[in-house]
Amino acid sequence: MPNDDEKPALLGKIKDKLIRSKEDWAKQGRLLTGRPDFGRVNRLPPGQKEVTNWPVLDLGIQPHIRPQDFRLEIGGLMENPVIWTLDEFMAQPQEDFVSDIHCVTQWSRYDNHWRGVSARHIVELVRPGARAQYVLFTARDGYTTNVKRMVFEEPNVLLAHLWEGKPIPREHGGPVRVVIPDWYFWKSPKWVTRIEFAAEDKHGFWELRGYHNEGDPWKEERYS
Ligand SMILES: Nc1nc2c(c(=O)[nH]1)N[C@H]1C(S)=C(S)[C@@H](COP(=O)(O)O)O[C@H]1N2
Ligand SMILES: [Mo]
Repeated sequence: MPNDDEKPALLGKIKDKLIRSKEDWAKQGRLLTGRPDFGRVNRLPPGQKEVTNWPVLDLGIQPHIRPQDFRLEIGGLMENPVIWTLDEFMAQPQEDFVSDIHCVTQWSRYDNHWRGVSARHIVELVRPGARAQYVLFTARDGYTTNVKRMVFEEPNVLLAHLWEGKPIPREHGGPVRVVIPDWYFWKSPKWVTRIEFAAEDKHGFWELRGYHNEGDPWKEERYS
C-alpha cells in the first residue's frame, strides 16, 4: 500500500494560485492567435514557442511511487480488465516512439524519445466494448483527464517508462506516464493509476476549469 502522504487530495499542498491563474487564462483566452493551422502545415502549432529544456507542471504534489507500490488498473466497459504490478506492466511488449510535446502554457519540445507499452496493445488486450467510446485517466496525485477512445487508440499513444533511454524522473510522472502527442500535454497524465473505458464522457481536472474538452493544438483548442 502507498504511504498516507502519497495519496491524492493533499489539498493543503495544492497550488491554488497556479490553478486560479490558469483558470484566468481560460477566461481571457490567453495565447490565442486566431490563426489555427488546420492542415498542420507547420510543425509548431499556433501560439507555441519551442524550448529545449523540459518544464515541469503539476498541482503541487509529485507522488513518490515505489516500484513495489505501483499498480495500474485498466477497467470499465471491457472483456478483460487488468490490474498490473510494475513487473507485469514491464512484461508487456515494449515499443519505441519519438514525438513532440505541446503544453497549453505555450512551450513545445521536439523529438522526445519514449519507450513503453502502446495504447493499441492495451486496447487489444483488454477488449473494450463497442459502447466504450470514452477514456478517463486518474493519477496518484488526484489529477484526472479525459479523451475519446479514438484518440487513445492513435498509433503514437503510449504508456511510457523511459525518456531518452532513462527511467522517466519522478517529477515528469515516473515510473509510468501516458503520452498522447497530438494533443495538448494536459491530456497526458503523469503517475497514472487508472484507465477507465466508459460509454459517457466525463471532464477531468482542467476540463472542469475552462480548458477545452478535446485540446487539438493546431486548432488552438486551448479553452472551452
Ligand atoms: N498526474 C498529473 N498529470 C499531469 C499533470 C498533473 O498536474 N498531474 N499536469 C498536466 C499538464 S497541465 C502538463 S502540461 C503535463 C506536464 O508534464 P511535464 O511536467 O512532464 O512537462 O502533465 C500533465 N499531466
Ligand atoms: Mo499544461
